Amino acid sequence: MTLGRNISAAALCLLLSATQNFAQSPLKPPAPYGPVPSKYQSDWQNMEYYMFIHFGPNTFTDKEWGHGDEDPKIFNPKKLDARQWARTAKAAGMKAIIITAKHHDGFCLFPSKFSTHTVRESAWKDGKGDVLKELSAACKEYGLKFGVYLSPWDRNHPDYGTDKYNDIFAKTLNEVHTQYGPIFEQWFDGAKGENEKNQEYDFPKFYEVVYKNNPQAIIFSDIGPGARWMGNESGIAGETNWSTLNTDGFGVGAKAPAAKVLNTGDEGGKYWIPAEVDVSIRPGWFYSASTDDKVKTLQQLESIYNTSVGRNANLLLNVPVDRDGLIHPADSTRLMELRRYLDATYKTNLAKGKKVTVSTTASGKQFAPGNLTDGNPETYWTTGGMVKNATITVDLGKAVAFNRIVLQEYIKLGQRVRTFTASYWDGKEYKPLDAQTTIGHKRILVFPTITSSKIRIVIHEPKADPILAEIGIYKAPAL
Ligand code: FUL
Ligand code: CA
Repeated sequence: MTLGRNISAAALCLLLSATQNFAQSPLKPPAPYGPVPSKYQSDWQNMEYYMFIHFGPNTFTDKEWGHGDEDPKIFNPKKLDARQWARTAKAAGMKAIIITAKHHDGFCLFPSKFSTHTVRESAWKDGKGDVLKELSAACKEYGLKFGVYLSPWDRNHPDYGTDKYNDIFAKTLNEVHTQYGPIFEQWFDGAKGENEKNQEYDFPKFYEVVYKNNPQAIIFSDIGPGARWMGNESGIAGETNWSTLNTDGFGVGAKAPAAKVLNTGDEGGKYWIPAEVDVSIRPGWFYSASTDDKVKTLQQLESIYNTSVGRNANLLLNVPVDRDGLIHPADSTRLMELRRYLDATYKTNLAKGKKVTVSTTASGKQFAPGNLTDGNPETYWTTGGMVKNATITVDLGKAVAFNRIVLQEYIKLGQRVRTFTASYWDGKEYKPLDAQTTIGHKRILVFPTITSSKIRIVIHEPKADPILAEIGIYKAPAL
């Protein structure tokens, strides 16, 4: 029958084109699990390491918390060179600079219309200078992002402690966000001394000002909403570190969740609020000549890198500018040492392109185990269903020496891994290497150098099908 033949020919055509489409079009990615990062939060997480700068009248008085009654004329950094700061950050491999536009003493590093305690009242450049202007321009020149710290607690402003203050703070914030953008991160400090004036802050109003002008900005505070404080100032994020946190009913400062909770996040928490580790390269946040010989050692900085970036957090390392208005050589030397050390460690991924076998995989090249060692954080392997003990084996082909394993989850689809073990092949059997909890954006396993041809990772009882983007194996030079 002609008609019948025609129909079956048409059906065949349809079938063929369907198969072709099937072969070409990507398979549906796994459904997200729990809260996931916004586009801006995932871009932010990829920045990993950037500079904090504490600078102001405290630099000239050797104080950490100025009282706000300091004579503004003391601020006179005669050789100030924001390009030197940016150049240093860039050479250190940092991606941005966040500066104290206004610390607790209320002094503004820009000529704010809403304060009489600013660079305009200082001796620097006869009151014509503007640190934020110079630094935002220098950051642009060096391809760095620019962020600002503004302390809501203000020991100088006469209206602090009255209803008027929230409006003044919002206007100050608006000046910064309209004049010096784009701003990638807004840092809100929750600190306040005891026996100080009371002030209820209107954070929703402050957030509105930030988002209106810089919708991409990550708002940092004890509880986010963009990124959270991780509970201490010593550079140590929780060994378990969830990027999820429950913040309903909590606030900034005294109303924040316990430091212990901020340190680890909440497993199964309602919101995606990843941790940022803020820590100073010196004992204090502000420069003091008395700490020139107390700059953290390379060993200390490497350890901080491992307990921040290596524990699913971003590292905001404070490098205080000195009285001349420059980064002191004691600090920049150490930053360069760290850069060289990290470059030497991470330049060769011994697992790159090596054969990976897994106990379970979702069907489709798109989810294949080879994606774990392709060096591309955007490709991943997944099991395609809940598996209690998913096993990944990386075969290096021959025995090589290494002392770091780096694991990355594909966090755009949520954080899923809650416990895993790592072991290495000793020629006869797999020997335990480490047993850990969360991975998130990045987990760095640090161990004494071993020589082995194979490593094995077992993911035990994840919260949902594990989705891993990368496994790297590295050899850090001896320190
Ligand atoms: C704290 C402040 O009190 C310190 O002075 C410093 O700015 C640090 C980053 O945050 O809460
Ligand atoms: Ca990959």
